Amino acid sequence: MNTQTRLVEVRQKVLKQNDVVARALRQRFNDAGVRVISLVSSPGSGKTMFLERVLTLLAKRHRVAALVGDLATDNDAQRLARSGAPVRQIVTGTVCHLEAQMVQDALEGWDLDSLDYLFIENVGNLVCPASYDLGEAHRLVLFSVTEGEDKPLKYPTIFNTADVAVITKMDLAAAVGFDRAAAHANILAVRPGMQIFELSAKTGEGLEEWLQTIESPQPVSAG
Ligand SMILES: Nc1nc2c(ncn2[C@@H]2O[C@H](COP(=O)(O)OP(=O)(O)OP(=O)(O)O)[C@@H](O)[C@H]2O)c(=O)[nH]1
Ligand SMILES: [Mg+2]
Repeated sequence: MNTQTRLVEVRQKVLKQNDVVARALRQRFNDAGVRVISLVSSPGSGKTMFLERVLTLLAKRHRVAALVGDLATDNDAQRLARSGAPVRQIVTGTVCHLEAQMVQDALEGWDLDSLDYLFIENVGNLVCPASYDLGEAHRLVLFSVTEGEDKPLKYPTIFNTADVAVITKMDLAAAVGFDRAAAHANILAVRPGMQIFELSAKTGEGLEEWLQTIESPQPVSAG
């Protein structure tokens, strides 16, 4: 057996183990009636700023909480905690994505029955998080107007493993000459029919529209 074969086998084992934990988590979330929404994007696309606004708005009418993953620092957890919602940071060290086991460990001691929504901000990375199911019901891929309209074509897997695309920092669209038609076409080229939202966490534009969709009754996730 060569090194390449061994690496592939170890990777498959890790992913399989992750799927087992993710399936159990999804069942727990469904049983507790908590809606779990995860966010993936490249570093700095605006996941935390978006969540700061969302947690603050949703906390007025629902019980909300968040987990946030980063290689180092608890900066994002501190920012999100300002909303008043319970927040925990997952520090991954050298790992470029969250895994289901990390989510399970971070939930230790939390009463899921007391929550309506749980948000999970993944490590900023357009590659690694794509392969890891976290047991979430809904995965958002964020993509800011400053990143280049071709990102969906270059990182198709992350778009294919998400349910909805959110174009962020729309307040900067004109300043950076954002080509909206090209961005939409590229998202739809890799994921035909994908729902796309456009918003700005800075101005609040587009946020209510997105919130309305997640607050509408949803079918229970099949897992
Ligand atoms: N103009 C503008 N800036 C934004 C918006 N959203 C986020 N930013 C800025 O973009 C930078 C990165 O935002 P974050 O929310 O930290 O991004 P992130 O995706 O959480 O970053 P990582 O966790 O490091 O991957 C910050 O300087 C934000 O102030 C927006 O809607 N408009
Ligand atoms: Mg962040």
